Amino acid sequence: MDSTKKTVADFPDSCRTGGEVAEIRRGILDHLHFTQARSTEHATLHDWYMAAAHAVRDRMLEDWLQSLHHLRRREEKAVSYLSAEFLMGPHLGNNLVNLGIMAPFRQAVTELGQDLDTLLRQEEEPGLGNGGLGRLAACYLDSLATLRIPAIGYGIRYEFGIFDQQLRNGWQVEVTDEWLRRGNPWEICRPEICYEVKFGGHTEYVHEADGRLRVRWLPYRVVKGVAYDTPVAGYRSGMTDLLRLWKSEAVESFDFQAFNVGDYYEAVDEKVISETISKVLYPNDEPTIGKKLRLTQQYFFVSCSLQDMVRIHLLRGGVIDTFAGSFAVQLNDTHPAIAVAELMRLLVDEHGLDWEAAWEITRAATAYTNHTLLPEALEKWPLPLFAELLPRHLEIIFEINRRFLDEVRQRFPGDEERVRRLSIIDEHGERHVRMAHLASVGSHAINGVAALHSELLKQTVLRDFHEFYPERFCNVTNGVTPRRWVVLSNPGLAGLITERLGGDDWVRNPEALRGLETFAKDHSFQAAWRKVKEGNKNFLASVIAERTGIKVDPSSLFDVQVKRIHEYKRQHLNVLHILTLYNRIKRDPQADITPRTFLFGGKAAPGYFMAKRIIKLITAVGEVVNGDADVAGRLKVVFFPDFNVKNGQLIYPAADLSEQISTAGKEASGTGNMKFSLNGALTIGTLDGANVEIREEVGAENFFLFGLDAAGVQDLRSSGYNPRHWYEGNARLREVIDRIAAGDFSSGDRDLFRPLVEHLLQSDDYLLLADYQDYVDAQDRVAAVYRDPGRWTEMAILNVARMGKFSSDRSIRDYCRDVWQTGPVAS
Ligand code: F58
Repeated sequence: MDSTKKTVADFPDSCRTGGEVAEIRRGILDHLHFTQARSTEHATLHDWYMAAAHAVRDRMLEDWLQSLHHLRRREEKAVSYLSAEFLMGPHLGNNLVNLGIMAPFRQAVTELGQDLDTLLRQEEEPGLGNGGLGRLAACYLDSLATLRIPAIGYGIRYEFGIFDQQLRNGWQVEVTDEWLRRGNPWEICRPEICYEVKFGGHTEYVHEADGRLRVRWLPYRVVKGVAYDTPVAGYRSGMTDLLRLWKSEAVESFDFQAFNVGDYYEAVDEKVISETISKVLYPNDEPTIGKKLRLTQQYFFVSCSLQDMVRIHLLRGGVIDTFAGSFAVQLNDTHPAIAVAELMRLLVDEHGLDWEAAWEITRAATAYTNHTLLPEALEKWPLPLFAELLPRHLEIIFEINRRFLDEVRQRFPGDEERVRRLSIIDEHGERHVRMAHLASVGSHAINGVAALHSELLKQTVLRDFHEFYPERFCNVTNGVTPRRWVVLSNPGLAGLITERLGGDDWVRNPEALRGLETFAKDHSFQAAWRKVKEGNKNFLASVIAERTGIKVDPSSLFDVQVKRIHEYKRQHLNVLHILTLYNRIKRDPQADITPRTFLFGGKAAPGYFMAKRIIKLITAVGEVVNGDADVAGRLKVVFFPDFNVKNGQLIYPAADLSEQISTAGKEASGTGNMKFSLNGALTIGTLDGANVEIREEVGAENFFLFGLDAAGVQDLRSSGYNPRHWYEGNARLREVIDRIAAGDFSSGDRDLFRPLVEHLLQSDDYLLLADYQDYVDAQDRVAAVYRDPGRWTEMAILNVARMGKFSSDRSIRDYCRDVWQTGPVAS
């Protein structure tokens, strides 16, 4: 750094950065006055929250500037995590944990007559993601900074994130998420960091003076992407990485042009169109095919991000040829896969590299993570749409494909069927660009997100690619950050663990949790453990009462399924079990039933008919069961509205049982499964996704397994699955389904749940009926063990003790070693 330039650190008397209670107090008051322009007398809770947030941000900036300096000046390769979604969750609490100033900050806030927990609740979370994929990106940023790996998360600053979910009359209602309404204290707008992004138009081939053929892209429209930066602090690492999200804006010169010719309204129109790009996050599970705005969003953020990387690389003094030494570009699913063509365009058209050199750089820089095996979720774009929006990229993709298919033909002469299967262009019916193929051809590494998923990828959706490029395939099992998901959300448990292990080293090194194994049977430790869980359950019970009006018994078994609502995740299998218990009670009101609270949470994509009906089924069953005098409060069914990161932080710590019951082979990994187990819940689950590895780690005897495995699912399907046969062969199952069909949970309306029932009886694509009995039996085992608190607590302790593998720090180390070939920087 230029030694003549001073930084804040050179003035240590600055009370804006100190960690003492008095300094923090002063910082908050200053922000209340100078930033919020409020007196303590008139300040609202939100003013106090904003002042607190700014006071925390002040304490992040020095490390951040240092880290940005590393990024510009150092030689180390930086990770560029390209993701259409970052589901960060509220920042304030997490930053207090990672900066290590929770205690003095709480004290300072108390001395100011406020309550920190109340202020934490004020924060509107940035819901810039749908679910697992977006949340994974957020956990990875936390780990990258904690491990001191220079990184930038690149994405879109959606003005409206994932919708807020309300329940009306038991149905989901979507409400616009206006997270920016009251301002966002965590971001810093960088108007000077902006790039132009072109769309549409056509290309021209021009012969340069040196004889080279150069392509010029003459676009129909140009928009501007402006950087909004959010600091991401590592856990006591001194490293603060960068989340850089792009907002779309109109290019001013265009406005002026129109204005000058007098068409003011056209100029305004142009502005509206440009700003639309980053307006709203697409909720998942809707067929995105043909959604032009979605492809526009993808290209928009990828182009801005790659232009930014090239700028940073050149700032480092590098020549363009060494780009892959500066950045490891990770594609979080195929949403940013257009990066392969865009990097080629930048290198060839803008920087004048020849094709072969550009291709080598692109492949060396890029790696692709797949998150789904569901064929319907694999992205493809109709060729005409692609040509209209990205004419130059389509040419580049054709050329990539031509060269790739030449190689295929060389290796497999005469195998035209294989060529068709591998082609980036799908020629069946209307032609499409297959984004997973583009990502696979353009990457040096391809990974799945759990061991089973990575294996199945090789056998199914990417089978031909695995045969062609076996060396590119690897597995990186997902992980979650113990900072947000234990230290912040479950302080009682974190405190107990720290006390017992004699230190908090486990937060960075969760393998140290193994030390708890010795105490798994220790009575006093078990009692303390149960006390923490009881406290968490009591608190959640009060929140449930407040939000739903339902009173639940905190001593009942909290049986929880929170995740997006999807048929493959089988929330309705859970309902079949609830109704099985209900029928037992109805048959024999004295039946010895372990009291349970069934808690559901999760959003359904607005256009997903079946998912919305599953929500209605859950609430309808709740109405009947919760109010039935025969049940006498032994069963309660609750749908917790608006499941998001903030609510997750309340729910995971209070769970006894974690429902991970997807059809084997369908859930790529799951990460909720890890959050539950890390908080001392036991899992009932299938051999799907990361459940397989969780069970391996915690031990089969500490996991409630049921159901067909992936091979069993395959076999059953290929031998001709007939759900009616299972229905007819099981009286209890028949009774449950018949009662739903008869309208017992819909005031006699036989039509309401007919689509669900018919689907189960006619095709049952997710094999609920085949797994039903085994699931009910496993649930009976759960109920029996819960009655033995000593045994249950021992199992819970062993779960936590053996979850070290599922820290996202481990995942990031795996990526560093197997994919990025990079590592930490020294302080
Ligand atoms: C999820 N995918 C997987 N996609 O379903 C889950 O098993 C895995 O643990 C997780 O990724 C992280 O690897 C997922 O969340 C989406 O939300 C997409 C968003 C964009 C539209 C298509 C779905």
